[in-house]
Amino acid sequence: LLVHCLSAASDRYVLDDKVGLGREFDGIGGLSGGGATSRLLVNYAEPYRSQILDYLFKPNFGASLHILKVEIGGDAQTTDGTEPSHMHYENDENFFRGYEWWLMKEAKKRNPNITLIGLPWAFPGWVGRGKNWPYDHPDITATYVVSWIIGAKQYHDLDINYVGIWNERSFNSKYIKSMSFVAKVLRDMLDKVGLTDIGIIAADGDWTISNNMVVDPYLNDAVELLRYTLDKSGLERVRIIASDNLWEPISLCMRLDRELERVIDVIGAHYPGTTTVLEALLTRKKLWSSEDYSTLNDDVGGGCWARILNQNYVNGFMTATISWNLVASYYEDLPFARDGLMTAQEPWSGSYVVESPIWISAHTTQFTQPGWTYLQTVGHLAQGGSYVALTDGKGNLTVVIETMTHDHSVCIRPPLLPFNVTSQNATFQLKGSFASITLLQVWHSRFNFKTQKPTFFEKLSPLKLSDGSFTLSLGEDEVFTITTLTSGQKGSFPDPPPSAPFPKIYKDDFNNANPPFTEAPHFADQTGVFEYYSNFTDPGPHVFTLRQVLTQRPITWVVDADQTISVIGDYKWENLTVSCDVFMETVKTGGVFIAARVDKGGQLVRSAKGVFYWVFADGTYKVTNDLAGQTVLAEGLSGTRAFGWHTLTLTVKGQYATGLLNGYTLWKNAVVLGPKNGWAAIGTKSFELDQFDNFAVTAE
Ligand code: 147
Ligand code: CA
Repeated sequence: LLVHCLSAASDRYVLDDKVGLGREFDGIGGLSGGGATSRLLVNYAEPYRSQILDYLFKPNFGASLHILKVEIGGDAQTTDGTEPSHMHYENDENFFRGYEWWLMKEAKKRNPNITLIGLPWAFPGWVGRGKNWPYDHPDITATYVVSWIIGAKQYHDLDINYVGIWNERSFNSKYIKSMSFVAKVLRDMLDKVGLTDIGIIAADGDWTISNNMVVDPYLNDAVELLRYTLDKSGLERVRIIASDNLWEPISLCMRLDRELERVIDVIGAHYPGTTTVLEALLTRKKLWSSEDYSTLNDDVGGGCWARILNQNYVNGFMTATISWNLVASYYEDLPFARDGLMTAQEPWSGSYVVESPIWISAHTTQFTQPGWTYLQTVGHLAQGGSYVALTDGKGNLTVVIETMTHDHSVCIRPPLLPFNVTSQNATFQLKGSFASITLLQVWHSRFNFKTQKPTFFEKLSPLKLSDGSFTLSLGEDEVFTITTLTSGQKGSFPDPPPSAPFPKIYKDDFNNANPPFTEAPHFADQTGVFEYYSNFTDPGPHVFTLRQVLTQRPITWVVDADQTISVIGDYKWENLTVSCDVFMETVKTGGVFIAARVDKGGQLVRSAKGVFYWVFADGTYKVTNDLAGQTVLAEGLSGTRAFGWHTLTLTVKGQYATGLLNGYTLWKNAVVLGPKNGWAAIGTKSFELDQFDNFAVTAE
């Protein structure tokens, strides 16, 4: 009897819009970049590529995201690779590089209302005028960032809703002052051309311009006006102070500086651990988790996502949460493997995996939209877990409930303090506009960590209400959506092809007169930028090549290598032959390499080891065990020169490596003690122009 009584006991919660409403909801999103996290996605064949995009963006289908944030490519390494800038050089503008434009368009095709955000992590070297720093000439930096917004509209008809200036890593006072300066400069520039609705977000490092309005015809004119104004604007006048910590001191600075407060509409924090601070709340600005998650997308990752999507609002009043990253489409052996809402890292096989964070997203995204409002009656459940409730103000109600336990919802950061969740009954009493609701749809996920047989995003029978209340029996590690909306759908496609390793025999002649992307399939640039190139005057066999195009070290976000390098293939490769035609464009000092067993990429690229076969324009060659070129395994004369094609062939087998030049052995049996395995690669001695053609790998 006692057991019966206990199990029948139910904690009560009121859902009422008449006691006042909470904050306006701004959306759930994903972040492509920061960096190169979507690199492999673009190389998927149809129909798989479209299927992946549907799981991410299609309304009422999968994650049905409200926000897409992208990196504004800055030519430098930004976690899992480099993304190309729209301005490699000062007098250069090209809005067709990389894949973020394409991704934004694909997102927009599926959800015309999606909110777009751009944010740079790095900048081309010229922006720093020789310094590894973008704010000695903030006018240049501001114009550079604004030109990206203009290009988005002009060339892709994309209205960027929010654009940032620099993804912040560590604050220092000089940095903050210049960031604030640029924020103010941007504010003035935008005001001048009538874009007063565009606000600026300061996000734990992100200073972002925002425009929540969809302004098609308006922006069309404004873009030209903005361009005109930017070109003639002097930008050297604003001074501010800001923060060096998550929410602080930026929030305090805004409180103390009306001008700073005026230019900032949203305070964004990264990895806020669901909480905020008093000063941030006192600004009465929107609070966002503008980068969050970064957790392996297994079911614990799904649990992390479920917990923070609710609790970022419940604990921290954050009205948007953005996942780093959108989709894990980078080689798995790069840093932060599989930290996306789903995994699509095998374009060569077509295999992809719809992971639990997709369906956890759906619990919120499919049943509320930006512009809905949180109720004030949200909070924690008595026996652990949380609930949020939102309304469209027209009688619709969506309640999302999560009961994630501590160990099944740990995110990468910050550390998660202990808490308890046990099964419980919860009775929700509907009041105010919701008192007369008689039918509610139910969507359910159960992680089932014990049986390892989770069920995600299942539609259960609707709840029939007689007295304006309903009771749920909540187990541990469950997510419920209870909603008046009848529109949800668990989208599906036939299973994609099975997973398969990168093909052991792979060739690319780069003979593509009209490539859909500037990057050749599967090459993942880790320092430098490698693009398709046409030698239209070349009468010979090398009209279409791949070219490293950076001539200057970028303003870096991490410590890029001093050499450029693009990796490709299977990290497990041990014994293989790599060959490639190479063409140096710098007399005397030029140099290029091909490599095997390259063991590091991402922010670790500088310390990459492997077997690197270099030839130089001074007529010499080298074999080194590292990208930096410090451990020399062999060296000598090669007769190689700039402005002529040479064919390099590198064979690595067990502990020995051999190199051919133009088909003849140049060196042999260099002893390779490590690494045992890694990617194949091509690259250059410095930030210099060099071309590559007829790349080929044969792996055992
Ligand atoms: C973020 C970056 O912004 C992303 O590009 C990506 O590198 C991501 C990977 O987890 O990390 O930067 C942060 C790195 C560390 C912290 C916060 C943000 N941190 O330790 O709090
Ligand atoms: Ca070619």
